[in-house]
Amino acid sequence: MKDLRFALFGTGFWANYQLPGWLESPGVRCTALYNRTRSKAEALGQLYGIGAVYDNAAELLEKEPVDFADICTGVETHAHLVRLAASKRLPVVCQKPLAVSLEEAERMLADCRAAGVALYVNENFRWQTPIRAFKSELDTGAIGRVFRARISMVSGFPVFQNQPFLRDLPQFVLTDVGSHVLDVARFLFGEAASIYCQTHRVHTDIQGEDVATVILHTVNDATVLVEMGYAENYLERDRFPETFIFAEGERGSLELGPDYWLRTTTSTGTHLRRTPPPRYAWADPAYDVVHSSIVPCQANILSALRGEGEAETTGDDNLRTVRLVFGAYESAAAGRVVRFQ
Ligand code: 89V
Repeated sequence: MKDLRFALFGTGFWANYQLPGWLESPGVRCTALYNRTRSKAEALGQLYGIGAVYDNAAELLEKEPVDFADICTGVETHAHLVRLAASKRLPVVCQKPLAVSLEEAERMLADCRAAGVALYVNENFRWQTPIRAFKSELDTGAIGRVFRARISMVSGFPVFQNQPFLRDLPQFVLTDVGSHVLDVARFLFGEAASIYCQTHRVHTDIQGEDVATVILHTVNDATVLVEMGYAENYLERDRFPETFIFAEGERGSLELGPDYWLRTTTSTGTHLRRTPPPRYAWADPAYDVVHSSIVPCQANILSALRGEGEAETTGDDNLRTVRLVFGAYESAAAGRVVRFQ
């Protein structure tokens, strides 16, 4: 099997995990780095022995023979970099959130399609060990058809310390956390027929909203409440970055609670098991369950890049999540339910 070579665009906080995440899979190598501040790319390059470092993305693509591009920059640069890679006929993997608007995401997909290149999204939350276990348990049918569920990622984690740029986003928590948890909602409970959302800004020193509550009505006739927030309100059960999930079905209930405990309750009683994520030396222990989920997400994309089946998190699939994110903003602004066709 020939190694796949890729260029990583963006060497900020997340690149420290995205890069070693790829290297957990056999047959893939990062051979070039781009960052608009060259010294940051050089620092990461030194750590991983990557000498080809650029502060000009077009020049990198001109000079470096790579098999795909991995884009890990700020959301405002995604469209430009995706198009640049597509113009070189390179498959692209892009970090979430895919785009600054639904229209921009649609144009990016159309441009990749026109260029004949595949677009994938590094949407890792659905690949978390406990969330995969939750899905497998749902799929056994033990709790029957789900009619109501709650997904919650609410914490007081000081997220701006590691990712200060998040303070300046005019649209924050729905794009940053909502992109993940609304994707998890689709993954577990199916597509949404409608959405309703309310938001708050609790921090006084940020541009966007830091608290959002979403109600989805799914095409399977389930009501899904999705809560997210970074209000730094010192919750007793603050276990960032764990996502808690509770689903009520016609024959039982399923709960993913703190410390990765999964509880299935049916007429026969409660079955309890722990579903902890694997631990990687390069992962930040404060982000364990999230960082470890980068590995299976990328492995799934790699299989698709090698022509061994379709990836889960394609651009087309992620567009449905992007539609939920911006549908939520539309709902919050208008104070009404937004229905999808
Ligand atoms: O995955 C992310 O985008 C991070 C997190 C949600 C963990 O804070 O920003």
